[in-house]
Amino acid sequence: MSDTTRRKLITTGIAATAGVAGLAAAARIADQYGLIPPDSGGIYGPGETLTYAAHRLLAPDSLARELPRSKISKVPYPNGKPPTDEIFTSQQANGFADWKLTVEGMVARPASFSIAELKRFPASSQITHLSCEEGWSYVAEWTGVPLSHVLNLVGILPQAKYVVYSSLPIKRRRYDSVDMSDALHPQTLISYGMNGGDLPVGHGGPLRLRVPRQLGYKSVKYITNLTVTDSLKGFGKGRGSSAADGAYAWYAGI
Ligand SMILES: Nc1nc2c(c(=O)[nH]1)N[C@H]1C(S)=C(S)[C@@H](COP(=O)(O)O)O[C@H]1N2
Ligand SMILES: [Mo]
Repeated sequence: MSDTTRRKLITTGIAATAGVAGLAAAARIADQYGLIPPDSGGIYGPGETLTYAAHRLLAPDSLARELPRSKISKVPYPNGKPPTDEIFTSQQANGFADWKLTVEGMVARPASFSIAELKRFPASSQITHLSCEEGWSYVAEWTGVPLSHVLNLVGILPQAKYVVYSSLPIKRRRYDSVDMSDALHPQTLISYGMNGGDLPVGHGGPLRLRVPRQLGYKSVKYITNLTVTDSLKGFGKGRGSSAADGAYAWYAGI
């Protein structure tokens, strides 16, 4: 049996079980394949599990759609105002020369990178949609270093399951996480550039994670920390994301 056929059978099995015996039973099957998202416990949990398991089994390496240059939005929409906190504005005044991205957790060689160091790594660009769960979206060209490049440099340990990323503690510190499929995906970028220039502070400059296979809230702005882990229990309320600690889904695949 081909790998794709096997995946289709597993997913069909999960979906059929969901129809006949309920989502909870489907979730038990997904669990056997290690496809339980960290927010599977709530009332929407079984549904979240079905979406996540189906995406990962049927289209594990799918690419977010890349668009032609003519589709770039004239006026990209920044959601929220740039931070006014001293901890941010003092760094901004200094051209973000002291901004550091720290990479730690289940890695062989923990490290810390300045923006200048990140810019020296092989760069990748993509023209993709950023879609907010609230309905609006815009298209931009994003430039950065693939997260996979940095993870390969620091050496992820075999038991790693997630990469957690978080913003500078500006008012409410925001964190989120992706599984290794999205972390190592070629389109997942540590992004420092937008539309040919530096990433504007309104859009997360100097650094944001760009996760084009998921909704906008997974693309956390102002990132300073990456933590490789095998469990999301120790972060926030344990659902893998400040959005999921609220009312949103941890997995926001599109
Ligand atoms: N640090 C931080 N990151 C964030 C947010 C935020 O408020 N703070 N908002 C998120 C949400 S809900 C969306 S839709 C996108 C919006 O990106 P934009 O400002 O480039 O439009 O950023 C995400 N990343
Ligand atoms: Mo959003």
